[in-house]
Amino acid sequence: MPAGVNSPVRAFGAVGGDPIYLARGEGALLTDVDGNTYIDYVCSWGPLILGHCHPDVISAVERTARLGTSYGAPHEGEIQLARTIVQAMPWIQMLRCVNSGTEAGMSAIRLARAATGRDKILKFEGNYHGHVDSLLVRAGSGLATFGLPDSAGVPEAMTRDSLVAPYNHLDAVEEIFSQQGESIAAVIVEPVAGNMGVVPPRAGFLEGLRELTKRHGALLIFDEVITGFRVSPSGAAGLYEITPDLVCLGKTIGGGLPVGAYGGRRDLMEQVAPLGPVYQAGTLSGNPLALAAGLATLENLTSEVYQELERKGALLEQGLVEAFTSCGVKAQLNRVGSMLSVFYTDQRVEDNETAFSTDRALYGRLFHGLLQRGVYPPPSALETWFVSAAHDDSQIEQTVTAFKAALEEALKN
Ligand code: KE4
Repeated sequence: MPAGVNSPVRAFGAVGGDPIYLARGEGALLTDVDGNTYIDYVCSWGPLILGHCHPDVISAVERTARLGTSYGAPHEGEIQLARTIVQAMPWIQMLRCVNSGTEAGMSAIRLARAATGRDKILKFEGNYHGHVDSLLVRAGSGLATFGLPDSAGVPEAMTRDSLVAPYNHLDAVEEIFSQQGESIAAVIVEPVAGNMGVVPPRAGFLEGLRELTKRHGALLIFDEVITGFRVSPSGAAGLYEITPDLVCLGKTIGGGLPVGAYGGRRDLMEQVAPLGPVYQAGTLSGNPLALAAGLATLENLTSEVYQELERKGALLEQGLVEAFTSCGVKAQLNRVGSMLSVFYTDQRVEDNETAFSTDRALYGRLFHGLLQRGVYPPPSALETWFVSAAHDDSQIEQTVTAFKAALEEALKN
């Protein structure tokens, strides 16, 4: 396997050293193949909002597997998950399940192009929507981590219609729309950016995108693969009260198994095959086990759990801010609910440029200091720390203690 991993960011390339091979997860804890345990803040990059091996998720998967692992035909689990999603997000009037966030994003932009008859897609620098060719332009996540503005193997023809604007800069979007608004099929945005670290939308940014796209006949696609069911029971669209035309989902709706979904306005989704001319398919789309894990997860996301996620996110934020302040480190912590990032920069981090100014070398040293102290944060300064419902207060306090010690050590080296 290239670099011994099945996804680049896992290779520790941004922080140095060899990746750790894990043996099991339990609640907020991970155990590696050498028996070392860690408090987990990757949480599988977001899906494990309940923590590892939640009993309801495991029993749902076990129960479903005994009936069959895959049919390649409709089954009730698809109706149950779809119904749960559309009830939580009424702007999703119809949806299609796929197997990853990448498939959700690529399908949503194909649909947007078909529905509008236009070719151009506007994305934001530092936003990552999966590894589909046309969106691998100045993306976030692994591409930002490795500083690869574009991927090799993507022909120029595939990105000719991809426009890029700086995140949170509405003026830049207005400028692009004034010049070529009538040829833009859609704007796709992470309504809370998570792939350059956490960068919340500036006041008016999302509202501005909604107004601009409406005015120019373009669609607004919210990529809620991270934020869907994470930042609120109705995602970022509900939290910020914006109605997108299409939404991409993933991660949490699969509870740790491979699921993505895209959906939105019925008049758009009815153009998806076999109802309409937009082809999209998948052998394992709507897989019974994956949907059972997703449904069990969503059913556990009660209002009390969301209150706890907010409380625990705030507890961790308070501890980390006190820690880096007491170390005299100029840093900024951005948080929305149970997703947060610390940026090691003296600038306010509100866009890709300021996010990328974070001291990645310092983070690399801090990362290994945390591992040695039993904390497993994302192996990149430009990713999100996730708190799960399984993290308890003592684990958060342990994390803060480890963070302070690791930061003091990292500052010395
Ligand atoms: P997947 O194809 O990896 O399931 O989803 C792609 C995707 C789409 N949209 C957003 C907002 C995403 O964050 C992602 C994937 N996120 C990265 C981590 N930030 C996945 C980790 C990885 O690539 O290994």
